[in-house]
Amino acid sequence: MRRRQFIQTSALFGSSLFVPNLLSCKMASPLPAKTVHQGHFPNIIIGSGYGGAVSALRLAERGQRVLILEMGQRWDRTPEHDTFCKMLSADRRSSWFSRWPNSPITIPIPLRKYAGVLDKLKYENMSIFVGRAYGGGSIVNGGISIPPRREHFKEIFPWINSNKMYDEFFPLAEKELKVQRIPSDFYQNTKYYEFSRSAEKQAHLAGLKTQMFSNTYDFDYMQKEAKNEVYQSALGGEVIYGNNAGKFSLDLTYLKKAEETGNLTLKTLRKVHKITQEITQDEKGKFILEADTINSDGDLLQREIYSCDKLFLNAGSTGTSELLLRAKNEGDLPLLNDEIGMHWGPNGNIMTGRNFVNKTGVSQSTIPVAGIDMWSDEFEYKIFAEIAPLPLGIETWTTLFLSISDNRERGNFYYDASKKSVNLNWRKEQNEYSVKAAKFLLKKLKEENGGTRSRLLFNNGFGDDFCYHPLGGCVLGKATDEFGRVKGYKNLYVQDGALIPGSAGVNPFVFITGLAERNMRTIVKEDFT
Ligand code: FAE
Repeated sequence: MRRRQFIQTSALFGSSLFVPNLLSCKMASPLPAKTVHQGHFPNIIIGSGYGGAVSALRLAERGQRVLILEMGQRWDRTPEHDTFCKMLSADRRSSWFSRWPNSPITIPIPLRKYAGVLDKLKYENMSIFVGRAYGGGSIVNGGISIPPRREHFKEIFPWINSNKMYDEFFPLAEKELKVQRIPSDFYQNTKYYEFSRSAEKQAHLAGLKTQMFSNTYDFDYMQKEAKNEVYQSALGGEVIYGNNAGKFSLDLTYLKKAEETGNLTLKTLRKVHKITQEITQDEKGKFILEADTINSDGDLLQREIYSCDKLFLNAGSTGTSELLLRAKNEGDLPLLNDEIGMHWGPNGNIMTGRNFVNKTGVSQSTIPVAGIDMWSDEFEYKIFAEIAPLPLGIETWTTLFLSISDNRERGNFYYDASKKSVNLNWRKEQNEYSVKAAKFLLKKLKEENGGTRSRLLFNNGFGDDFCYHPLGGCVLGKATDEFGRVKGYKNLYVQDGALIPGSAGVNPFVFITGLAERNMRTIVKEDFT
């Protein structure tokens, strides 16, 4: 196996400078793409979401030179506020090489394929939405910022000192992410949160608890939006395809700070598809990466070869799992263990809605700030239902919930040798708990409020075949050591959502960020002497 690896490595660095065009996002072109050697870097990070951003900042501020390879584009906001498109007038910037806007509630606008911000990965029984951009999911997400419940965290990682997590690393993550709470008087009085107050009212009548939560949206800015003093982003129908103002995404927080050190180099529109390791006597060989460089229309420009001493894989649960499974099964990193690809879950995601109880408002903020909390042993099913907006610009009398249930089912990614592709093993029945939990929530609300299930939305009212929160595939303490060092290889690290086994119990990015902060503290101290 080592000999085979050596031959592969030599081929990458050898004189054969032409390879076929195999870029997945475009049909194979008849012309071969040129292969260009980009040289050696001490540290390479693949992916610039939460795991990648924390890794970049903590390495760069330590004086380490870092290269980020990111497959999406960089989207610097313009003073004209026209970087991103709005939800209702989606254009090609909305979606990653798709003919239609990628959204759970699709507005059928035909698109020209383009390197837009939201991708939808279609596996057999589950579609996964992910951000494709410098800043990863932070560019498209709703900014909901909640640390995991302590009991849930302790159940998942009983061997981590939870006091340190809750006293130090989650607060640090929240500070760096600029997490904040909506002022109560604004929430209670503005027309833009009528949809949320209406759902809370229904919950309280049904004897259910609601919870306000924090967000990475700038609520001072939002209050100015409400007074029409500034450009309207959250109050102007922007989210999921990017916010032209107001939201503190990673490119404005962690990544900005990392760039300010002068130690960060960024290369976007680079999709890494192969990782190998050079053979040395001491098993400390360089990692060698092969990446496809495309333009924003998806044309393959060239294939690039990079090498590095230390490699940080932060391509998200799906991306990291895929890269590692490929490397293991194609003989490039054969010493990876059998935990790679395992313990995957959609965070119990389920979407549902209710109609005809209260008005929910013509003008809705796109930023959720409250939820119904039924995550307790007193209920037959544990579910946390984020009250989501439906900002269609008309009165819909519809309350939408993006819920997280305590679904304990786990799937796994696997390598299909016949197709040379990575697939997700997740059966439809594995969503049963989530659907039952959503039904339970709707029943409770209906008993005291009347109304109907939103049968026209999703599959008869339950969106159980897609998720926003993919988690797992390279779980901390199983596929990696207790700080994210991948077992089997020195100097190979994972710090993203792949580390968390299938469920965060709440929206996951504070969990991912806090955990990466904890792990990087040790890695920077111990592995960079
Ligand atoms: P992620 O942010 O996905 O970053 C991975 C990066 O790697 C991406 O930029 C990829 O383009 C890049 N990449 C992947 N493969 C490659 C490759 N082969 N080569 C180069 N680059 C690659 O990973 N969570 C919350 O906590 N609150 C919310 O309100 C919330 N709302 C959401 C709304 C939407 C529409 C979506 C899609 C997600 C939402 N999430 C939310 C989930 C959250 O964004 C997600 O858990 C994190 O972004 C995951 O962070 P990672 O670092 O794991």
